[in-house]
Amino acid sequence: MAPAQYNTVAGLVAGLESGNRRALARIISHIENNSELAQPLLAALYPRAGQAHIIGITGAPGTGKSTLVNALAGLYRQQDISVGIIAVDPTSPFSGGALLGDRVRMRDLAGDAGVFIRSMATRGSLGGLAQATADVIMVLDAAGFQRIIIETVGVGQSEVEIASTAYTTVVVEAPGLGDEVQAIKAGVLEIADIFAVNKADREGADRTAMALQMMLHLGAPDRQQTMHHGRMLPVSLPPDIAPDRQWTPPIFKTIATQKQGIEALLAGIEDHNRYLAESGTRQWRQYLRAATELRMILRDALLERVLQQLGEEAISETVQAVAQRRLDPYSAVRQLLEAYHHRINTA
Ligand SMILES: Nc1nc2c(ncn2[C@@H]2O[C@H](COP(=O)(O)OP(=O)(O)O)[C@@H](O)[C@H]2O)c(=O)[nH]1
Ligand SMILES: [Mg+2]
Repeated sequence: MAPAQYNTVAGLVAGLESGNRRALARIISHIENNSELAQPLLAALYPRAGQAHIIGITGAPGTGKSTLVNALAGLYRQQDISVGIIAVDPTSPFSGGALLGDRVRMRDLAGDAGVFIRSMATRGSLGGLAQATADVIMVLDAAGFQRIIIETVGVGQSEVEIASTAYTTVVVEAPGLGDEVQAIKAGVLEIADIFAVNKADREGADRTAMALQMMLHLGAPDRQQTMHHGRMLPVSLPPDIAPDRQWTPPIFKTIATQKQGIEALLAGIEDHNRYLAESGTRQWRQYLRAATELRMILRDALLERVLQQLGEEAISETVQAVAQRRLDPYSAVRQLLEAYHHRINTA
């Protein structure tokens, strides 16, 4: 039984501040279940967050991300730095650390009060998962974890979302995934702050590292430009925030299973952390995160309103019309919005 004070926002926040695990777990449950305490909790915690360095680890399945995160977390703990770990798997309908990497992690890091591990899996849409992940990151940040590591499987869009959430994005490659240059997916250069070529004990690691090096020399597309493109809210930056564009992603070879190369990788992450602070890029990314998050929440809230006003039947009729090609999707949306405006104006 949880203590009675953990039934209120104030009680939970006080519990979190005193470092109570059960309070932390309860807060995360409220948020994941979107209970009526979820939004008041997020509102209370938001001003307390903002101190953690958020590190994204992404790459194809099997490249060794979980093993690498485990090794990194162990090293941070040796330096007495607290670590929150969030494993996001949009492909798995299960959560709770059933994956091999997570079991290894549980064994190595279990019982350490300076580590908190959470697995999150798809419930509903990818957007929902991205938002839930952002919320849990914020809670761990408010709880005082100094580094928060997010492991995600690289599946297209979610990589970009994590890149706009993390301050430092580490892209993990491994040899033997086929042709080196082919295996290095398009778009990866835009999001990587750091590359880890893991499984360096395997044949081909040097070639993978060289292929990356070559692609970097050809010049990565400007990340700042890329992130501003299209699906972003307008951001007007204060004049004193001018991101420096001079960072060239370093490439580290690692053998995660033997904990080799981890010190250098961690040092690279911390170098990037310092670079972000000193160049003003960290603040710039904070603006980007705010814009991304607001956009996500606003889109969901507006959609919710439209659905409520028009009702399921009207929507499903429209879906049918589009599916049967009696109506194109753009005209359908225009009609739905017109109907929505008509409803609220006559209500
Ligand atoms: N040979 C070798 N195997 C590794 C290395 N790192 C991880 N592995 C193995 O690769 C497999 C996948 O690792 P995992 O961390 O679960 O990969 P993830 O899917 O990217 O999270 C496991 O069997 C690991 O033991 C490495 O550096 N060298
Ligand atoms: Mg994994």
